Amino acid sequence: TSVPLKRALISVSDKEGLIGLGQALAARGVEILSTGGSARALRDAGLTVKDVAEVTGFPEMMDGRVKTLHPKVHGGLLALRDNPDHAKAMKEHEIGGIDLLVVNLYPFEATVASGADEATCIENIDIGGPAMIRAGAKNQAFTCVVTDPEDYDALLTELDANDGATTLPFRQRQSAIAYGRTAAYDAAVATWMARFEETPRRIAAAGTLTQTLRYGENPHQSAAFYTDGSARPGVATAKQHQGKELSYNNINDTDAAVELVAEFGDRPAVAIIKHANPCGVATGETLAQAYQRAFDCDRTSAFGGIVALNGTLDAETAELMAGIFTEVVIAPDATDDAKAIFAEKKNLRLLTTGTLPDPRTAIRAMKQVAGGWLVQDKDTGFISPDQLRVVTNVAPTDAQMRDLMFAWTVAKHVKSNAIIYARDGATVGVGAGQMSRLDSSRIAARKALDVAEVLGLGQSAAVGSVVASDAFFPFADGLLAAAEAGATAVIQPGGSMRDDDVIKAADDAGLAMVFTGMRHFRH
Ligand code: 93A
Repeated sequence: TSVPLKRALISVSDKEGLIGLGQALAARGVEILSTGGSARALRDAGLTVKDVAEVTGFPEMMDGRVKTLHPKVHGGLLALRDNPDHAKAMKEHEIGGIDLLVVNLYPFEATVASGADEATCIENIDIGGPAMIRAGAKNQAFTCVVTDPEDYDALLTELDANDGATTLPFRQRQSAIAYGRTAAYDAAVATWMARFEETPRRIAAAGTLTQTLRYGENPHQSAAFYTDGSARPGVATAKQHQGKELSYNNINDTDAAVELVAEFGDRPAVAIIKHANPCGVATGETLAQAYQRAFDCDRTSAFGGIVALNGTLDAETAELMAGIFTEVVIAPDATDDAKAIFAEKKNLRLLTTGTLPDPRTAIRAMKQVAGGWLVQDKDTGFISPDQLRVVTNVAPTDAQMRDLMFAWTVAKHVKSNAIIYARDGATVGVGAGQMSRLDSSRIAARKALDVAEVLGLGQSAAVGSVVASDAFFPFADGLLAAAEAGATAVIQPGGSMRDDDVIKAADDAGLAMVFTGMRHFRH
């Protein structure tokens, strides 16, 4: 099952490592066939290369759309050389076997991510490359396929270890990688092609294995991180500056953190995430101030948290953060001074994203259930202040309105049932993930008391706050709990059978209440 490597076809868009590979193959006496740009690069490096056009007898044509789509190529990739019929066909049509195929594809994903126009995106859909990859990978009995420059070293190691041949287990592994690549590639094309569809009815999903994780949610679960090629700014594309590798839970929490702070635009904002929920979110005049206020919302939970900023991490903010143990800090950028401060904290991971994701950009969200996937649009729902309906006798003041909008935005990122108390653009109590809304209300109120105690306020931090509920109050009790805690204004979707009771309770308590008409469940 070992196949000596005599003839290779190289056709690569990403020319990284190409010359080194070409030299190593030439040194082993391998005949190299290649396409236009790849052949040119190899020749420029002094290597002897045969053009695929010479093999097929056809020039590359139609802007390169047709260059390798020919029986002389595909026959060489697909022939079962120990099959007499196949061997006869090879002889009759002068088809030489291809033992190694090195292909990486037109950069479709990167072209889409760059915002290129439609014609450019379409021209970057590779046809011949995937056709060859699939052919060679099917014929793993004879053909070895390499689709990633990262595997060039492994290939050379394989050849060294096997006297210039590839073994079946190696080819099998490479075939799996190859089909994974074409699946992810076609999924990216299909997703892009379906960009005009309003509902996520037809989806194709496959990702590129980006990182094998040490473990999953728990140490006994194996796990990996796949990226979808969309290049959305965030945890999948961020640059890590220091610290050990992110874990499964870190990646999940970091994602939640970035997506939340991205909602606040240019206003300095900080979110601290624990177990996928924010334990403190705040805006401020500066990031340092926002961080301090987010931290003050729940100093206990912030320990070991994940922090996202929506602006460049500066020294002042880094200094504040250095005071407690934080797992991950993610920001669009960081100053050299801030980096220097973090350099002392070996366990802290610093990530930069360059820019923030656009919270209005529609993307697909998938959740696995046993036996299938649930697919939906990500919650990009947005309500502007003029869409709110005031349902109480008193209307919110301008200051309350700003806090209501802030609290509502945070509520969208808190697991249901979500109750959020906020004051002056900062959360002062978060109740998350409870089975009853009343329990979430109680927890949030309890948190506001803790804040008062830590900061020595003398009264609950919820006094004079506003409260947001991610879905309607089914009964007046949750709302009464909020009034009792000291909230003065309420934002919620409305739509309960008992809205009248709830509105009456708000009026009796002298609260201002607005309905959004939109809910933000998050599970
Ligand atoms: O336009 S194609 O889909 N038609 C083809 O027949 C074909 N064969 C290889 N693109 C094709 N390729 C791709 O060209 C490869 O997948 C690779 O990405 C690229 C290498 O071209 P060059 O060697 O000219 O740089």
